[in-house]
Amino acid sequence: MDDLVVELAGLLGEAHVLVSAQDQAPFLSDWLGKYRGAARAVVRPGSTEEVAAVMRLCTRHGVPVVPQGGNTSMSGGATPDGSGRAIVLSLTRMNRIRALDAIGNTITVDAGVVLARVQQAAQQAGRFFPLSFGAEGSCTIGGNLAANAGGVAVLRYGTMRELTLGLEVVLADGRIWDGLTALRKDSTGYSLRDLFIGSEGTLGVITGAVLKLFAQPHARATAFVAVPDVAAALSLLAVARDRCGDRLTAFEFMTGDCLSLILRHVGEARLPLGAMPPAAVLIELSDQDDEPGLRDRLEAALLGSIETGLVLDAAIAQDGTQAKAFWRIREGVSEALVREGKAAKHDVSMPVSAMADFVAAADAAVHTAALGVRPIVFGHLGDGNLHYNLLPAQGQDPAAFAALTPALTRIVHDEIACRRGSISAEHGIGQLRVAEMPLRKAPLDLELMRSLKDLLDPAGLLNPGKLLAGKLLPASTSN
Ligand code: FAD
Ligand code: 2HG
Ligand code: ZN
Repeated sequence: MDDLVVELAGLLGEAHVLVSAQDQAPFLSDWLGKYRGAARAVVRPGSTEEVAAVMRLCTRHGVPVVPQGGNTSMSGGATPDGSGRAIVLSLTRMNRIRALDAIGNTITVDAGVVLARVQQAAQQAGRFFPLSFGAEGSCTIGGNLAANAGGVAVLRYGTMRELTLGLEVVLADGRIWDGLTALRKDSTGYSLRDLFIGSEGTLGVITGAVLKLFAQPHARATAFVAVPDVAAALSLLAVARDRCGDRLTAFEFMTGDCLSLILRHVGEARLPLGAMPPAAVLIELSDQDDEPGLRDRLEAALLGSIETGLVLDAAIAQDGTQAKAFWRIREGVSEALVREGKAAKHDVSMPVSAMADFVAAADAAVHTAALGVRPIVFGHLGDGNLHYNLLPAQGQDPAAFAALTPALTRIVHDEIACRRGSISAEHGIGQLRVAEMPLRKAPLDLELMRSLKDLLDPAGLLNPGKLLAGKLLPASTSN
Protein backbone atom coordinates (compact mmCIF):
# COMPACT_ATOMS: atom_id res chain seq x y z
CA MET A 1 0.00 0.00 0.00
CA ASP A 2 0.98 3.63 -0.64
CA ASP A 3 3.26 4.76 2.27
CA LEU A 4 1.54 8.13 2.51
CA VAL A 5 -1.85 6.46 2.86
CA VAL A 6 -0.49 4.25 5.65
CA GLU A 7 0.81 7.32 7.48
CA LEU A 8 -2.45 9.20 6.96
CA ALA A 9 -4.42 6.24 8.29
CA GLY A 10 -2.09 6.23 11.30
CA LEU A 11 -2.99 9.85 11.98
CA LEU A 12 -6.74 9.79 11.31
CA GLY A 13 -7.80 6.15 11.46
CA GLU A 14 -8.39 4.03 8.35
CA ALA A 15 -12.09 4.91 8.18
CA HIS A 16 -11.20 8.54 7.50
CA VAL A 17 -8.75 7.96 4.66
CA LEU A 18 -10.71 7.09 1.51
CA VAL A 19 -8.86 5.36 -1.29
CA SER A 20 -11.41 3.33 -3.27
CA ALA A 21 -12.82 4.88 -6.44
CA GLN A 22 -16.35 4.47 -5.11
CA ASP A 23 -15.64 6.21 -1.78
CA GLN A 24 -13.70 9.02 -3.45
CA ALA A 25 -16.16 9.71 -6.30
CA PRO A 26 -18.34 12.38 -4.58
CA PHE A 27 -15.21 14.41 -3.75
CA LEU A 28 -13.66 14.35 -7.22
CA SER A 29 -16.16 16.21 -9.38
CA ASP A 30 -17.84 19.58 -8.99
CA TRP A 31 -21.49 20.59 -8.56
CA LEU A 32 -21.77 21.83 -12.13
CA GLY A 33 -20.35 18.59 -13.54
CA LYS A 34 -17.68 20.58 -15.37
CA TYR A 35 -14.53 19.24 -13.69
CA ARG A 36 -13.40 15.75 -12.71
CA GLY A 37 -10.12 15.06 -10.92
CA ALA A 38 -8.22 12.27 -9.20
CA ALA A 39 -6.75 11.99 -5.70
CA ARG A 40 -4.18 9.88 -3.93
CA ALA A 41 -6.55 9.86 -0.96
CA VAL A 42 -9.50 11.77 0.41
CA VAL A 43 -8.87 12.50 4.07
CA ARG A 44 -11.43 13.53 6.66
CA PRO A 45 -9.77 14.91 9.78
CA GLY A 46 -11.95 15.45 12.86
CA SER A 47 -10.06 18.25 14.63
CA THR A 48 -7.74 21.19 14.09
CA GLU A 49 -4.84 19.14 15.48
CA GLU A 50 -5.54 16.39 12.94
CA VAL A 51 -5.60 18.95 10.10
CA ALA A 52 -2.25 20.24 11.37
CA ALA A 53 -0.80 16.71 11.44
CA VAL A 54 -1.99 16.08 7.87
CA MET A 55 -0.43 19.34 6.68
CA ARG A 56 2.90 18.54 8.38
CA LEU A 57 2.94 15.14 6.69
CA CYS A 58 2.01 16.51 3.26
CA THR A 59 4.65 19.24 3.50
CA ARG A 60 7.27 16.65 4.48
CA HIS A 61 6.36 14.52 1.45
CA GLY A 62 5.67 17.38 -0.98
CA VAL A 63 2.08 16.29 -1.51
CA PRO A 64 -0.45 18.85 -2.79
CA VAL A 65 -3.58 19.41 -0.70
CA VAL A 66 -7.00 20.48 -1.97
CA PRO A 67 -9.19 21.74 0.90
CA GLN A 68 -12.86 20.94 0.41
CA GLY A 69 -16.05 21.84 2.30
CA GLY A 70 -19.49 21.16 0.84
CA ASN A 71 -18.10 20.92 -2.70
CA THR A 72 -20.58 23.43 -4.11
CA SER A 73 -17.98 25.67 -5.74
CA MET A 74 -19.13 27.29 -8.98
CA SER A 75 -15.55 27.73 -10.23
CA GLY A 76 -14.06 24.24 -9.83
CA GLY A 77 -12.22 25.52 -6.75
CA ALA A 78 -12.48 22.34 -4.68
CA THR A 79 -11.79 19.75 -7.40
CA PRO A 80 -8.26 18.32 -7.68
CA ASP A 81 -6.51 18.09 -11.05
CA GLY A 82 -6.37 14.82 -12.96
CA SER A 83 -2.83 13.82 -11.95
CA GLY A 84 -3.87 11.91 -8.83
CA ARG A 85 -0.97 13.47 -6.88
CA ALA A 86 -3.03 15.57 -4.48
CA ILE A 87 -5.02 14.59 -1.45
CA VAL A 88 -8.47 16.10 -0.95
CA LEU A 89 -8.79 17.37 2.61
CA SER A 90 -12.48 17.35 3.44
CA LEU A 91 -13.51 19.43 6.48
CA THR A 92 -17.04 18.03 6.82
CA ARG A 93 -16.30 15.97 9.96
CA MET A 94 -15.33 19.19 11.70
CA ASN A 95 -18.93 20.21 12.31
CA ARG A 96 -19.13 21.51 15.88
CA ILE A 97 -20.78 24.74 16.92
CA ARG A 98 -18.11 25.69 19.44
CA ALA A 99 -19.83 28.57 21.24
CA LEU A 100 -22.59 31.15 20.92
CA ASP A 101 -22.45 34.49 22.69
CA ALA A 102 -25.91 36.08 22.56
CA ILE A 103 -24.69 39.23 24.34
CA GLY A 104 -21.59 39.72 22.23
CA ASN A 105 -23.61 38.67 19.14
CA THR A 106 -21.12 36.07 17.94
CA ILE A 107 -21.03 32.39 17.07
CA THR A 108 -17.83 30.33 16.98
CA VAL A 109 -17.88 27.31 14.69
CA ASP A 110 -15.74 24.62 13.12
CA ALA A 111 -15.07 25.30 9.45
CA GLY A 112 -16.97 22.21 8.33
CA VAL A 113 -20.32 23.29 9.78
CA VAL A 114 -22.98 23.58 7.09
CA LEU A 115 -24.24 27.15 6.62
CA ALA A 116 -27.90 26.23 7.30
CA ARG A 117 -26.88 24.80 10.69
CA VAL A 118 -25.28 28.09 11.67
CA GLN A 119 -28.48 29.90 10.66
CA GLN A 120 -30.52 27.44 12.77
CA ALA A 121 -28.22 27.65 15.79
CA ALA A 122 -28.46 31.43 15.69
CA GLN A 123 -32.25 31.31 15.40
CA GLN A 124 -32.56 28.89 18.34
CA ALA A 125 -30.67 31.44 20.43
CA GLY A 126 -32.93 34.27 19.26
CA ARG A 127 -30.26 35.69 16.99
CA PHE A 128 -29.75 35.84 13.21
CA PHE A 129 -26.94 34.86 10.83
CA PRO A 130 -27.68 36.52 7.49
CA LEU A 131 -25.53 34.73 4.86
CA SER A 132 -28.05 32.97 2.62
CA PHE A 133 -28.22 31.40 -0.85
CA GLY A 134 -29.36 28.31 -2.74
CA ALA A 135 -26.54 26.01 -1.58
CA GLU A 136 -26.95 26.83 2.14
CA GLY A 137 -28.09 23.27 2.94
CA SER A 138 -24.75 21.79 1.87
CA CYS A 139 -22.02 24.45 1.69
CA THR A 140 -19.79 24.96 4.73
CA ILE A 141 -18.53 27.98 6.62
CA GLY A 142 -14.94 27.19 5.58
CA GLY A 143 -15.94 27.17 1.91
CA ASN A 144 -17.98 30.38 2.38
CA LEU A 145 -14.93 32.04 3.90
CA ALA A 146 -12.48 30.73 1.33
CA ALA A 147 -14.72 32.00 -1.49
CA ASN A 148 -15.84 35.17 0.35
CA ALA A 149 -19.40 34.14 -0.46
CA GLY A 150 -22.14 36.70 -0.99
CA GLY A 151 -25.71 35.61 -1.69
CA VAL A 152 -29.06 37.33 -1.37
CA ALA A 153 -28.68 39.50 1.75
CA VAL A 154 -25.39 41.29 0.99
CA LEU A 155 -27.28 44.50 0.30
CA ARG A 156 -28.06 44.82 4.00
CA TYR A 157 -25.48 42.69 5.80
CA GLY A 158 -22.42 42.44 3.55
CA THR A 159 -20.37 39.50 2.26
CA MET A 160 -18.75 36.76 4.32
CA ARG A 161 -15.75 39.03 4.88
CA GLU A 162 -17.96 41.59 6.58
CA LEU A 163 -19.65 38.88 8.66
CA THR A 164 -16.42 37.53 10.14
CA LEU A 165 -14.51 38.56 13.25
CA GLY A 166 -11.93 35.85 13.81
CA LEU A 167 -10.35 32.81 12.16
CA GLU A 168 -8.32 29.76 13.06
CA VAL A 169 -6.12 28.58 10.21
CA VAL A 170 -3.69 25.69 9.74
CA LEU A 171 -0.74 26.86 7.67
CA ALA A 172 0.96 24.81 4.96
CA ASP A 173 3.71 23.72 7.38
CA GLY A 174 1.19 22.57 9.98
CA ARG A 175 1.43 25.52 12.36
CA ILE A 176 -1.90 26.67 13.77
CA TRP A 177 -2.57 30.40 13.46
CA ASP A 178 -4.96 31.33 16.29
CA GLY A 179 -6.80 34.43 15.16
CA LEU A 180 -10.04 33.24 16.71
CA THR A 181 -10.93 36.49 18.43
CA ALA A 182 -14.34 38.11 18.72
CA LEU A 183 -12.99 41.67 18.68
CA ARG A 184 -14.91 44.27 16.75
CA LYS A 185 -12.04 46.69 17.08
CA ASP A 186 -8.38 45.80 16.75
CA SER A 187 -5.81 48.25 15.44
CA THR A 188 -2.66 46.24 15.95
CA GLY A 189 -1.43 46.04 12.41
CA TYR A 190 -2.19 44.03 9.27
CA SER A 191 -5.47 42.15 9.20
CA LEU A 192 -4.17 38.59 8.74
CA ARG A 193 -7.75 37.33 8.91
CA ASP A 194 -8.58 39.19 5.72
CA LEU A 195 -5.74 37.51 3.85
CA PHE A 196 -7.34 34.11 4.32
CA ILE A 197 -10.88 35.23 3.47
CA GLY A 198 -11.24 34.83 -0.29
CA SER A 199 -7.95 32.93 -0.61
CA GLU A 200 -9.71 29.82 -1.99
CA GLY A 201 -7.66 27.34 0.02
CA THR A 202 -4.37 28.58 -1.45
CA LEU A 203 -2.88 30.16 1.71
CA GLY A 204 -4.05 27.91 4.55
CA VAL A 205 -6.77 25.57 5.74
CA ILE A 206 -9.45 27.40 7.70
CA THR A 207 -10.51 25.25 10.67
CA GLY A 208 -12.63 27.62 12.77
CA ALA A 209 -14.33 31.01 12.67
CA VAL A 210 -16.00 33.60 14.87
CA LEU A 211 -18.97 35.06 12.98
CA LYS A 212 -21.18 38.07 13.66
CA LEU A 213 -24.80 37.60 14.67
CA PHE A 214 -27.62 40.10 14.37
CA ALA A 215 -31.06 40.81 15.81
CA GLN A 216 -33.62 38.43 14.37
CA PRO A 217 -35.96 40.15 11.89
CA HIS A 218 -39.46 39.02 12.91
CA ALA A 219 -41.20 40.90 10.11
CA ARG A 220 -40.73 40.37 6.39
CA ALA A 221 -42.40 41.68 3.26
CA THR A 222 -41.67 40.05 -0.08
CA ALA A 223 -42.73 41.11 -3.57
CA PHE A 224 -42.31 39.65 -7.03
CA VAL A 225 -42.25 42.60 -9.40
CA ALA A 226 -42.44 42.81 -13.19
CA VAL A 227 -40.21 45.53 -14.68
CA PRO A 228 -39.57 46.60 -18.28
CA ASP A 229 -35.77 46.28 -18.20
CA VAL A 230 -32.55 46.62 -16.19
CA ALA A 231 -32.67 50.42 -16.24
CA ALA A 232 -36.15 50.42 -14.70
CA ALA A 233 -35.05 47.86 -12.12
CA LEU A 234 -32.18 50.18 -11.13
CA SER A 235 -34.50 53.16 -10.79
CA LEU A 236 -36.81 50.99 -8.69
CA LEU A 237 -33.83 50.08 -6.51
CA ALA A 238 -33.30 53.80 -5.82
CA VAL A 239 -36.99 54.24 -4.97
CA ALA A 240 -36.93 51.20 -2.64
CA ARG A 241 -33.82 52.56 -0.91
CA ASP A 242 -35.38 56.00 -0.43
CA ARG A 243 -38.66 54.60 0.88
CA CYS A 244 -37.35 51.67 2.92
CA GLY A 245 -33.78 52.54 3.94
CA ASP A 246 -31.98 49.73 5.72
CA ARG A 247 -35.08 47.56 5.69
CA LEU A 248 -34.27 46.73 2.07
CA THR A 249 -32.66 43.30 2.43
CA ALA A 250 -32.75 41.69 -1.01
CA PHE A 251 -33.12 43.02 -4.54
CA GLU A 252 -32.73 40.12 -6.95
CA PHE A 253 -33.02 40.50 -10.71
CA MET A 254 -34.04 37.95 -13.38
CA THR A 255 -34.71 38.47 -17.09
CA GLY A 256 -37.83 37.01 -18.72
CA ASP A 257 -35.65 34.41 -20.49
CA CYS A 258 -34.27 33.41 -17.11
CA LEU A 259 -37.80 33.07 -15.68
CA SER A 260 -38.92 30.94 -18.66
CA LEU A 261 -35.95 28.64 -18.14
CA ILE A 262 -36.83 28.19 -14.45
CA LEU A 263 -40.50 27.49 -15.16
CA ARG A 264 -39.45 24.91 -17.78
CA HIS A 265 -37.10 22.99 -15.50
CA VAL A 266 -38.24 23.49 -11.91
CA GLY A 267 -41.54 21.64 -11.51
CA GLU A 268 -42.82 23.44 -8.42
CA ALA A 269 -41.95 26.97 -9.61
CA ARG A 270 -45.02 29.10 -10.46
CA LEU A 271 -44.96 32.65 -11.83
CA PRO A 272 -46.98 34.84 -9.42
CA LEU A 273 -47.76 37.38 -12.18
CA GLY A 274 -50.45 37.51 -14.87
CA ALA A 275 -48.04 37.27 -17.81
CA MET A 276 -44.36 36.58 -18.46
CA PRO A 277 -42.62 39.97 -18.00
CA PRO A 278 -39.51 41.23 -19.85
CA ALA A 279 -37.75 41.11 -16.47
CA ALA A 280 -38.54 40.82 -12.77
CA VAL A 281 -37.12 41.65 -9.36
CA LEU A 282 -37.67 39.84 -6.11
CA ILE A 283 -37.68 42.41 -3.33
CA GLU A 284 -37.51 41.62 0.36
CA LEU A 285 -37.80 44.02 3.27
CA SER A 286 -37.17 42.93 6.82
CA ASP A 287 -37.51 44.57 10.22
CA GLN A 288 -37.76 43.74 13.90
CA ASP A 289 -41.58 43.77 13.97
CA ASP A 290 -44.73 45.29 12.40
CA GLU A 291 -45.18 43.07 9.36
CA PRO A 292 -48.38 44.84 8.17
CA GLY A 293 -46.54 48.17 8.34
CA LEU A 294 -43.67 46.74 6.34
CA ARG A 295 -46.04 45.37 3.70
CA ASP A 296 -47.79 48.77 3.46
CA ARG A 297 -44.46 50.45 2.94
CA LEU A 298 -43.56 48.04 0.12
CA GLU A 299 -46.97 48.39 -1.46
CA ALA A 300 -46.74 52.20 -1.41
CA ALA A 301 -43.33 52.10 -3.09
CA LEU A 302 -44.62 49.72 -5.77
CA LEU A 303 -47.86 51.63 -6.43
CA GLY A 304 -45.91 54.85 -6.90
CA SER A 305 -43.59 53.03 -9.28
CA ILE A 306 -46.48 51.66 -11.36
CA GLU A 307 -47.54 55.28 -11.91
CA THR A 308 -44.06 56.26 -13.08
CA GLY A 309 -43.78 53.24 -15.40
CA LEU A 310 -40.95 51.54 -13.51
CA VAL A 311 -43.20 48.65 -12.47
CA LEU A 312 -45.49 46.75 -14.86
CA ASP A 313 -47.13 44.41 -12.36
CA ALA A 314 -46.42 43.15 -8.85
CA ALA A 315 -47.44 40.44 -6.38
CA ILE A 316 -46.90 40.91 -2.66
CA ALA A 317 -46.68 37.71 -0.62
CA GLN A 318 -49.56 37.49 1.85
CA ASP A 319 -47.84 34.95 4.10
CA GLY A 320 -44.63 32.97 4.60
CA THR A 321 -45.73 30.19 2.26
CA GLN A 322 -46.19 32.63 -0.62
CA ALA A 323 -42.88 34.32 0.15
CA LYS A 324 -41.18 30.90 0.07
CA ALA A 325 -42.77 30.17 -3.31
CA PHE A 326 -41.37 33.47 -4.67
CA TRP A 327 -37.91 32.53 -3.39
CA ARG A 328 -38.21 29.02 -4.88
CA ILE A 329 -38.28 30.67 -8.32
CA ARG A 330 -35.09 32.64 -7.64
CA GLU A 331 -33.29 29.71 -6.04
CA GLY A 332 -34.16 27.44 -8.97
CA VAL A 333 -31.98 29.28 -11.51
CA SER A 334 -28.75 27.29 -11.08
CA GLU A 335 -30.45 23.91 -11.27
CA ALA A 336 -32.52 25.05 -14.29
CA LEU A 337 -29.29 26.08 -16.03
CA VAL A 338 -27.66 22.72 -15.32
CA ARG A 339 -30.72 20.89 -16.67
CA GLU A 340 -30.71 22.96 -19.84
CA GLY A 341 -27.07 22.23 -20.73
CA LYS A 342 -23.56 23.50 -20.14
CA ALA A 343 -23.62 27.29 -19.77
CA ALA A 344 -20.69 29.66 -20.12
CA LYS A 345 -20.79 31.11 -16.61
CA HIS A 346 -19.80 34.65 -15.66
CA ASP A 347 -20.04 36.12 -12.17
CA VAL A 348 -19.31 39.78 -12.69
CA SER A 349 -19.55 42.91 -10.59
CA MET A 350 -19.45 46.56 -11.53
CA PRO A 351 -20.65 49.92 -10.26
CA VAL A 352 -24.43 49.59 -9.82
CA SER A 353 -25.06 52.53 -12.13
CA ALA A 354 -23.20 50.79 -15.00
CA MET A 355 -25.37 47.67 -15.07
CA ALA A 356 -28.01 48.58 -17.66
CA ASP A 357 -25.35 49.76 -20.06
CA PHE A 358 -23.27 46.61 -19.43
CA VAL A 359 -26.16 44.24 -20.19
CA ALA A 360 -27.06 46.10 -23.40
CA ALA A 361 -23.43 46.13 -24.60
CA ALA A 362 -22.68 42.53 -23.62
CA ASP A 363 -25.93 41.21 -25.16
CA ALA A 364 -25.18 43.00 -28.45
CA ALA A 365 -21.57 41.82 -28.56
CA VAL A 366 -22.27 38.15 -27.77
CA HIS A 367 -25.10 38.02 -30.29
CA THR A 368 -22.76 39.33 -32.97
CA ALA A 369 -20.11 36.75 -32.05
CA ALA A 370 -22.45 33.77 -31.71
CA LEU A 371 -25.73 33.75 -33.58
CA GLY A 372 -28.61 32.55 -31.41
CA VAL A 373 -26.62 32.48 -28.15
CA ARG A 374 -29.02 32.74 -25.18
CA PRO A 375 -28.00 35.09 -22.34
CA ILE A 376 -29.57 34.04 -19.04
CA VAL A 377 -29.03 37.09 -16.88
CA PHE A 378 -29.86 37.29 -13.20
CA GLY A 379 -28.28 38.20 -9.91
CA HIS A 380 -27.85 40.48 -7.00
CA LEU A 381 -28.66 43.77 -8.70
CA GLY A 382 -28.39 45.80 -5.52
CA ASP A 383 -24.78 44.62 -5.10
CA GLY A 384 -23.75 45.37 -8.68
CA ASN A 385 -23.35 41.60 -9.20
CA LEU A 386 -24.82 39.82 -12.23
CA HIS A 387 -24.61 36.15 -13.16
CA TYR A 388 -24.27 36.59 -16.90
CA ASN A 389 -24.72 33.01 -18.10
CA LEU A 390 -24.69 32.11 -21.80
CA LEU A 391 -26.46 29.05 -23.20
CA PRO A 392 -25.82 27.67 -26.68
CA ALA A 393 -28.23 28.49 -29.49
CA GLN A 394 -31.16 26.06 -29.65
CA GLY A 395 -29.92 22.81 -31.19
CA GLN A 396 -26.25 23.88 -31.23
CA ASP A 397 -23.70 21.11 -30.77
CA PRO A 398 -22.38 21.41 -27.16
CA ALA A 399 -18.79 20.86 -28.36
CA ALA A 400 -19.10 23.70 -30.88
CA PHE A 401 -20.42 25.97 -28.12
CA ALA A 402 -17.62 24.91 -25.77
CA ALA A 403 -15.11 25.89 -28.46
CA LEU A 404 -16.72 29.34 -28.68
CA THR A 405 -16.81 29.88 -24.91
CA PRO A 406 -13.34 31.46 -24.45
CA ALA A 407 -14.14 34.09 -27.07
CA LEU A 408 -17.51 34.82 -25.44
CA THR A 409 -15.89 35.08 -22.03
CA ARG A 410 -13.33 37.49 -23.45
CA ILE A 411 -16.18 39.67 -24.77
CA VAL A 412 -18.08 39.67 -21.47
CA HIS A 413 -14.98 40.37 -19.42
CA ASP A 414 -13.87 43.15 -21.80
CA GLU A 415 -17.21 44.85 -21.14
CA ILE A 416 -16.52 44.46 -17.42
CA ALA A 417 -12.94 45.73 -17.64
CA CYS A 418 -13.95 48.96 -19.37
CA ARG A 419 -16.35 49.62 -16.48
CA ARG A 420 -13.68 48.87 -13.87
CA GLY A 421 -15.59 45.80 -12.72
CA SER A 422 -14.51 42.40 -11.43
CA ILE A 423 -14.53 39.01 -13.20
CA SER A 424 -15.65 37.31 -10.00
CA ALA A 425 -17.97 38.91 -7.50
CA GLU A 426 -18.64 35.91 -5.27
CA HIS A 427 -17.84 32.53 -6.87
CA GLY A 428 -14.08 32.92 -6.88
CA ILE A 429 -11.44 32.30 -9.54
CA GLY A 430 -10.97 28.56 -8.89
CA GLN A 431 -9.82 26.81 -12.04
CA LEU A 432 -12.61 28.24 -14.20
CA ARG A 433 -11.10 31.73 -14.36
CA VAL A 434 -7.46 31.09 -13.51
CA ALA A 435 -6.25 31.73 -17.07
CA GLU A 436 -7.99 35.12 -16.97
CA MET A 437 -6.02 36.40 -13.98
CA PRO A 438 -2.93 37.62 -15.90
CA LEU A 439 -5.26 39.40 -18.34
CA ARG A 440 -7.55 40.99 -15.79
CA LYS A 441 -5.36 41.85 -12.80
CA ALA A 442 -2.70 44.53 -12.80
CA PRO A 443 0.92 43.24 -12.72
CA LEU A 444 1.43 44.76 -9.28
CA ASP A 445 -1.69 43.01 -7.91
CA LEU A 446 -0.38 39.70 -9.24
CA GLU A 447 3.12 40.34 -7.89
CA LEU A 448 1.84 41.10 -4.39
CA MET A 449 -0.49 38.11 -4.43
CA ARG A 450 2.35 35.86 -5.60
CA SER A 451 4.62 37.18 -2.82
CA LEU A 452 2.00 36.36 -0.19
CA LYS A 453 1.50 32.91 -1.69
CA ASP A 454 5.26 32.24 -1.67
CA LEU A 455 5.51 33.41 1.94
CA LEU A 456 2.70 31.24 3.28
CA ASP A 457 3.01 28.27 0.94
CA PRO A 458 6.60 28.26 -0.37
CA ALA A 459 6.33 24.79 -1.88
CA GLY A 460 3.07 25.62 -3.66
CA LEU A 461 1.19 22.69 -2.15
CA LEU A 462 -2.08 24.37 -1.19
CA ASN A 463 -4.76 24.04 -3.86
CA PRO A 464 -2.34 24.22 -6.81
CA GLY A 465 -3.71 25.47 -10.12
CA LYS A 466 -6.46 27.50 -8.46
CA LEU A 467 -6.62 31.27 -8.20
CA LEU A 468 -2.97 31.80 -9.15
CA ALA A 469 -1.56 29.51 -11.81
CA GLY A 470 2.13 28.98 -12.41
CA LYS A 471 4.98 27.69 -10.25
CA LEU A 472 5.66 24.02 -10.92
CA LEU A 473 5.21 21.66 -8.02
CA PRO A 474 8.25 19.89 -6.62
CA ALA A 475 8.40 16.16 -7.28
CA SER A 476 6.75 14.24 -4.47
CA THR A 477 9.29 12.48 -2.27
CA SER A 478 7.04 9.65 -1.25
CA ASN A 479 6.09 8.22 -4.65
P1 FAD B 1 -16.21 24.14 -1.57
O1 FAD B 1 -16.95 24.13 -2.85
O2 FAD B 1 -15.92 22.83 -0.96
O3 FAD B 1 -14.86 24.96 -1.73
C1 FAD B 1 -14.86 26.25 -2.26
C2 FAD B 1 -13.43 26.82 -2.21
O4 FAD B 1 -13.05 26.98 -0.85
C3 FAD B 1 -12.37 25.89 -2.80
O5 FAD B 1 -11.36 26.69 -3.34
C4 FAD B 1 -11.85 25.12 -1.61
O6 FAD B 1 -10.53 24.66 -1.81
C5 FAD B 1 -11.91 26.17 -0.53
N1 FAD B 1 -12.17 25.66 0.81
C6 FAD B 1 -13.24 24.95 1.24
N2 FAD B 1 -13.15 24.75 2.57
C7 FAD B 1 -12.01 25.34 2.98
C8 FAD B 1 -11.36 25.48 4.24
N3 FAD B 1 -11.90 24.98 5.34
N4 FAD B 1 -10.19 26.13 4.29
C9 FAD B 1 -9.64 26.67 3.17
N5 FAD B 1 -10.20 26.57 1.97
C10 FAD B 1 -11.38 25.92 1.87
N6 FAD B 1 -21.98 31.64 -3.81
C11 FAD B 1 -22.27 32.89 -3.45
O7 FAD B 1 -21.38 33.60 -3.00
N7 FAD B 1 -23.53 33.39 -3.57
C12 FAD B 1 -24.55 32.65 -4.04
O8 FAD B 1 -25.67 33.14 -4.17
C13 FAD B 1 -24.28 31.30 -4.37
N8 FAD B 1 -25.27 30.48 -4.78
C14 FAD B 1 -25.00 29.18 -5.05
C15 FAD B 1 -26.05 28.36 -5.42
C16 FAD B 1 -25.83 27.03 -5.72
C17 FAD B 1 -26.99 26.14 -6.09
C18 FAD B 1 -24.50 26.51 -5.66
C19 FAD B 1 -24.22 25.08 -6.01
C20 FAD B 1 -23.44 27.34 -5.30
C21 FAD B 1 -23.67 28.67 -5.00
N9 FAD B 1 -22.64 29.55 -4.64
C22 FAD B 1 -22.94 30.83 -4.26
C23 FAD B 1 -21.21 29.15 -4.73
C24 FAD B 1 -20.51 29.25 -3.41
O9 FAD B 1 -19.16 29.62 -3.52
C25 FAD B 1 -20.59 28.07 -2.55
O10 FAD B 1 -21.87 27.52 -2.47
C26 FAD B 1 -19.99 28.17 -1.14
O11 FAD B 1 -19.51 29.41 -0.71
C27 FAD B 1 -18.84 27.20 -1.12
O12 FAD B 1 -18.85 26.49 0.07
P2 FAD B 1 -18.41 24.96 0.09
O13 FAD B 1 -18.32 24.56 1.51
O14 FAD B 1 -19.25 24.14 -0.77
O15 FAD B 1 -16.95 25.07 -0.51
C1 2HG C 1 -26.97 32.60 -7.37
O1 2HG C 1 -26.94 33.82 -7.17
C2 2HG C 1 -25.70 31.84 -7.35
O2 2HG C 1 -28.04 31.99 -7.51
C3 2HG C 1 -25.50 30.91 -8.54
O3 2HG C 1 -24.61 32.66 -7.15
C4 2HG C 1 -25.32 31.61 -9.85
O4 2HG C 1 -25.59 29.58 -11.15
C5 2HG C 1 -25.15 30.73 -11.09
O5 2HG C 1 -24.59 31.26 -12.08
ZN1 ZN D 1 -25.13 34.71 -6.75
